[in-house]
Amino acid sequence: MATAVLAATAVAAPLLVAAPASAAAHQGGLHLGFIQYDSPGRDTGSNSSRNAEWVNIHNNTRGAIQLKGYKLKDNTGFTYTFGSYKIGAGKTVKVRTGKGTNASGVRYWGQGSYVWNNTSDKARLLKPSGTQIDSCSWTTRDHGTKNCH
Ligand SMILES: [Ca+2]
Repeated sequence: MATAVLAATAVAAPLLVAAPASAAAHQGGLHLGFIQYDSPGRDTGSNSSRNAEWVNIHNNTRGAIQLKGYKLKDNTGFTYTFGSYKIGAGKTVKVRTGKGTNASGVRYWGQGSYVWNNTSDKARLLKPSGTQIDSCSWTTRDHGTKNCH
């Protein structure tokens, strides 16, 4: 990280007005990224609307990680448990709330309702052992999207 920050400072000093804060706050390891906790538009309850609610998980390590057994939890007990899925180094996987066909970079929770509360909630990322490796909370002040980096 230090190398990247120094390089950015040397190369793009004029662009750094907003960069230092995000660089400083950026987490290493496997962590929660952007969360779209409030689906854009009205909450119609449709599958497409539920799928417009999602959480990104980012692998900021130098190696691939097998996510089988890793868990994503909200504040009220909803739990998504990953099946076999290998996230590459530097890659992101998006977990959408509704039903769909899993593909590279996207997993479907398969819920028939919304998971992430629009007013306030907290996402947690846990290892198969139950050890929490990241958490991120929000309120209405975040306007629908939270950057948990
Ligand atoms: Ca929501």
